[in-house]
Amino acid sequence: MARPKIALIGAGQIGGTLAHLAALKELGDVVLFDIAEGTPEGKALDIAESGPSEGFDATLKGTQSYADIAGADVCIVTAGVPRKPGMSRDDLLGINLKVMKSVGEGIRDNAPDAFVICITNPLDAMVWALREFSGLPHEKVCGMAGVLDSARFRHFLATEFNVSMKDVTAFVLGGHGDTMVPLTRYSTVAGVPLPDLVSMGWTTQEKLDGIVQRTRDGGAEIVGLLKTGSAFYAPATSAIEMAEAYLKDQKRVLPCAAYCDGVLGLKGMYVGVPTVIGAGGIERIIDIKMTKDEQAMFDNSVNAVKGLVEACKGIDSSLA
Ligand code: A3D
Repeated sequence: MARPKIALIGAGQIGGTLAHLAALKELGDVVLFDIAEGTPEGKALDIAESGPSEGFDATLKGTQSYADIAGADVCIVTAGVPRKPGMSRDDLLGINLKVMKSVGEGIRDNAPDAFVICITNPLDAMVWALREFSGLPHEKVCGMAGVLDSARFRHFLATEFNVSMKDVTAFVLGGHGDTMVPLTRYSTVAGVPLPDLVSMGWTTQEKLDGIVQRTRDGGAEIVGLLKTGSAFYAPATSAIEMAEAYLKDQKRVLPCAAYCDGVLGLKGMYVGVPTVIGAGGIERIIDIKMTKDEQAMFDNSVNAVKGLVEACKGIDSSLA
C-alpha cells in the first residue's frame, strides 16, 4: 500500500516543525508548499537529510506549485502571518483571509479528498472561510486550537499538582481567543474533577483561576517571550495528533474547531467543541450540557467568533 501523502500549506515555523514531526513519526510522504521561494525546498531537504540518522522512511518535497499536493490525504494549513507582540489574533484577519482564498482554491482543485486542518489565525473565522473557499465537506475541514489550548492547560495543571501530564485531562471549549472556555468541571486528574481537588486541598480556587487565565493567555505569553513570532512546537504537535487520528482511524476524542449545525445550540458555524476524529474526519461532536455560567462564557465566545465571520463577509463579498 502506498504511503499516505501529507501536504503542508505554509512552510514557516509551524510548517517546518510539522514536516519534521510527520517524517519522524513516519505518517507519510510530505509535500511542503509555500510562496516564499526556496523556503519549502530548503526545509524539505534539511529534514530529508536527517533521515539517515533518524532512520525514517518518508520522502520530503518543497514546492511553489499546487499541482504537487495532488491527491493529498491530509492538508495542514499554516499559510499566512503570525502575531507580533501587541497584536491580537483578530488583527490578522484581513491579510490571512486573502491567503485562505488562494489556499482553499488550491486544495479544492488538487486535493478535494483530503482531511484539512487549519491552523492559521484568527482560527475559527479562518477555518470557516477556508471551508467556504474550498467547498469541501464540512466534516473534512476543521481547525486546530483546542488540542493546543487543552495541552497548555494540562501542562500548567500537571506542574501545579506535581503529577504526570499523562494523568491530567483537560477540557477547553469555544473560540481560540481571549474568550476561550476552559471547563474545570470536566478537567480531571485520573478522573477526579478539578473542583474536587480544590476541596481536597490539592490547590486553591485562586490558584486554579490563575491557571485558567494563564491558559487563555497562553499564546500571548509565548509571543511576548519570542518577540518575532508565535508558538510553533506545541501547535505543530497538536495538529499532528489530529492528523494521526484521521490517518489511523483512531477515533480520538479531541477538542477542535468543527462545524456545528444543530449541536450545542449552534446553527452553521465553526467553533471549538469536543469531537471524535477518525477515518471519516470529524465523525461526531459531543453535545455536552453546560451549567448556566459555562453557557454564558460559551455564548460570549461564540458571539466573538460570529463577529469575526461577519467581518470576513464584509471584506470578501463572495462569502456573504
Ligand atoms: P510563519 O513562520 O510566518 O509561516 C507562515 C508561512 O506562510 C510563511 O512561510 C509564508 O511565506 C507563508 N505564506 C504566506 N502567504 C502564503 C500563501 N498565500 N500561500 C502559501 N504560503 C503562504 O508563521 P507560523 O508558522 O509561526 O504561524 C502560521 C499561522 O499559524 C499564523 O497565522 C499563526 O497566527 C497561526 N497560529 C495558530 C495557532 C493556533 O493555535 C490556532 C498557534 C500558533 C500559530
